[in-house]
Amino acid sequence: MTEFTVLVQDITTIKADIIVNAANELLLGGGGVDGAIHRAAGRELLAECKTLNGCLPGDAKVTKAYKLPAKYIIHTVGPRYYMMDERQAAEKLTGCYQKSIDLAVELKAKSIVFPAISCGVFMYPLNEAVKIAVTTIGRHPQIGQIDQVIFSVMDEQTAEVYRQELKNQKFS
Ligand code: AR6
Repeated sequence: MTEFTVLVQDITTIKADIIVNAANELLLGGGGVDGAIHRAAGRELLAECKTLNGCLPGDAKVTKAYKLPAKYIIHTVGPRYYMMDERQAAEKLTGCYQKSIDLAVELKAKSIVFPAISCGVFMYPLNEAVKIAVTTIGRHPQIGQIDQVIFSVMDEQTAEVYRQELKNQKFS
């Protein structure tokens, strides 16, 4: 059984096989969680990211984790909620979680940490995004191969939204 956990903790300090980054198409760092991950991982991460030729919204790419206490980073690009219709945005966000779990399974990871992809400057409404995150991860056909899924958030209020959704969907 996969265990779902919510932690009010900076994602860069969490020890897990995989840390997921909420990046943009260029994969060259930025603000928010992306900036925090690049700062904590060190310059070598940027050098590897430069070889990846970017990433499309809804897709994901893998790098090493360098100075982070993780084995790999999965960089995924969430939708800019304010730039597309709701259905398109939901499809892209679903793709982020789907592809991240696909890659985690390929990498034989046992634990993975997600931030609230698109819920910062990309402005996805939190409640909707959390529903998509929990549904997509929880119903992934290979989720049973991963022992622990962690949601890393910055405040207690956001954590409560995840906890409630996990309860609603009977994952906790
Ligand atoms: N640990 C965990 N969560 C965090 C951290 C952290 N250290 N820092 C921020 N968050 P955002 P997006 C939360 O804006 O909306 C970047 O510039 C934050 O509170 O980081 O997908 C990229 O380069 C929010 O809930 O990502 C892209 O251009 C969530 O992480 C763009 O932002 C996501 O907020 C991506 O925008």
